[in-house]
Amino acid sequence: MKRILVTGALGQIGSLLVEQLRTIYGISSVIAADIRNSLMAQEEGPFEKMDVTEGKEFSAIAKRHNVDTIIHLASILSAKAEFIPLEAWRTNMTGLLNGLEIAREMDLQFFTPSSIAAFGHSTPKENTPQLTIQRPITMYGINKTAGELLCDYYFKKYGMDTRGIRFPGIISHNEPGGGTTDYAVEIYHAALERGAYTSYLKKDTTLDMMYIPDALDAIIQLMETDSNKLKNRNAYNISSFAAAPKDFAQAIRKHIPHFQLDYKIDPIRQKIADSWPNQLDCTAAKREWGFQPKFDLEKTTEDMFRKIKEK
Ligand code: AKB
Repeated sequence: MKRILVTGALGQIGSLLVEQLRTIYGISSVIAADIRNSLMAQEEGPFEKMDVTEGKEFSAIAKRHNVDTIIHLASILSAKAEFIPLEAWRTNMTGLLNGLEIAREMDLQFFTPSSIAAFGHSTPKENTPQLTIQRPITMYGINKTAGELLCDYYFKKYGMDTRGIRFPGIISHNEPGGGTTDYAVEIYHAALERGAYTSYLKKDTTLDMMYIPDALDAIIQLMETDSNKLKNRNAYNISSFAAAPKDFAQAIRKHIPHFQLDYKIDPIRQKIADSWPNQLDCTAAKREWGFQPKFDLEKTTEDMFRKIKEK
C-alpha cells in the first residue's frame, strides 16, 4: 500500500494531483501538505499545514504518516520569483533540500518537477534536446537547474530513487499563480466571461504547453515505471504542443467566433518567455517510460470550456 506526501498540494498541479492519486491509491494513502490553510473538508483526506523550509516539521510529518513517497511540488514560480528572488531561493532550494534529505534518511521515492525555465537563451530553441546547454536567466530557472543537478546527485551518491519532469506551461481550469505561462489559463476564463483577453506576451511567443490531465498522467506514469528503465534522474523533457497567444485565440474562436485578443506587453514576463525554448524534444520520456500526451490545443480548448462552465 503506497503512502504519498504531496507538498504544494493546494497549488495548480497539486490540488488536482491529490484528487487523482486518492482515486488510485485510496484517500488515506495520500497526505496533502501546503503552507496555506486547506478549505477542503476533513473527510476529503489527510491534510497538513506545513512550511517546506522548516526541515524538522517536514520530517516529522513524513515520519508521522509513515510515507514511502514524496511528491515535492511546493515552489515559487518564474514571474513571482523575479520580485522576491531571495524568498524564492529559500522556498525553492531549502524546501527541495529538506525534501531530498528526508527522502534519503527514510529511503523514499522522490519526485520533483523541473520546468522549461531550466533553459536559457543559449539553449537550442527548436527540438530542445534532453541533454543540452542550461544557462537560465531567472531565479526560478536557476533553482530548477540546480534542483535537477541535486536530484542527479542524490541518485548517484546515495542510490536514491529520484525522478523528475521538465514541465511546460500547464493549462487547467483551476488557477495557477505567479507563472509566465499563466496567460494560457486566464485566456479561457476571459473568453467565457468577456469574449476578450489582453495578452501580456506577444502574439508570436511560442512556448511548450500541456493540459493538466496529461501532466497528472505523466507524473503517475513516471512514478510507476520500473526504476531500471530510467536513464535520466534529473528531469525529463515533456510537452503536448507548442503554442503562442495567437494560436490560443484561433482555437478559442472555433467556440466563440467574436473572441478578441489584444496585447499589453509585460516586459518582465516577455523577457522570461523569450529566454525559454519553443518546443522540447520528448524522445527520452517516450522511449524510457512511455510518455504519450492525449490533448492537443483543440482538445484542450474544448475540455477547458466544458470544465469552466461546469464550475
Ligand atoms: C511558469 O510559468 O513559471 C511555470 C513554468 C513553465 O514552470 N508555469
